[in-house]
Amino acid sequence: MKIDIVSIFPDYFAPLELSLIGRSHAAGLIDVRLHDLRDWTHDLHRTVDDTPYGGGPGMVMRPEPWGEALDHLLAGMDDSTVPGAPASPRLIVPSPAGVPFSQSLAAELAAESRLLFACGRYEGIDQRVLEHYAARTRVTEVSLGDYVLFGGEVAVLVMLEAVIRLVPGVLGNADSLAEESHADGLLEAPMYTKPARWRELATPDVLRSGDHGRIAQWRREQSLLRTAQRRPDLLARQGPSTLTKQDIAF
Ligand code: 6GU
Repeated sequence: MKIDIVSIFPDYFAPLELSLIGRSHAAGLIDVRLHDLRDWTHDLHRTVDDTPYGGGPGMVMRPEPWGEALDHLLAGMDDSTVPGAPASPRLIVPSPAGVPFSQSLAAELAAESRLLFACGRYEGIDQRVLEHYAARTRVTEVSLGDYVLFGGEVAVLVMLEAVIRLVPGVLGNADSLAEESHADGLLEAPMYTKPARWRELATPDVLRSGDHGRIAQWRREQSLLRTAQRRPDLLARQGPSTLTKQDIAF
């Protein structure tokens, strides 16, 4: 998967070299390229922002550097009419006004061959940039949640952590993906390891029973219980077909 990131703070992405992301990078599964938006400015001060039309606080990112940057990164990659040609990259724009990021969107992005992230700062990017590229490639504005960050950089780090671990071959154990929180729309059951007693606290006996059927049933119940207590919104979203008779009885 090829990933391009445009930002005025490419240094924010240094952590990508660490840990799993760094290793998948090294293994050739992921190719991340960072780009400084200011490289597409032409004035002495490398200006990327200006005051908003209509007034108000803050600054808005000017469309010209974004146009040059995105034209450059999309060049030659946009012909989905040619059989076998690479698909047009998916352009992701982090924004508090975007669609909510989720495990299912992460899975969707993990199946793309090219992702292009455009990190806005200040009060955002001139809306015409989004409009212009929406006619040329698949553009999605994505929000992490209902709060405001200074800019999209940290949001992109978060999204990449969620996406890259779903790319086939990145995680050693594919089973852990199937069982983790949110994979089935529920929160995961609590986990325990050795020692069996720690500071007077015991681990649940069932987990050391060796009875895989009972263990699976206990985990399912804990998962339902936790979800009902902490995230009733998730439980309400479960279709009737995903809850078993046993779940409902519980
Ligand atoms: Cl993706 N960007 C910014 N700037 N703020 C956010 C966000 C994204 N998600 C939540 N708040």
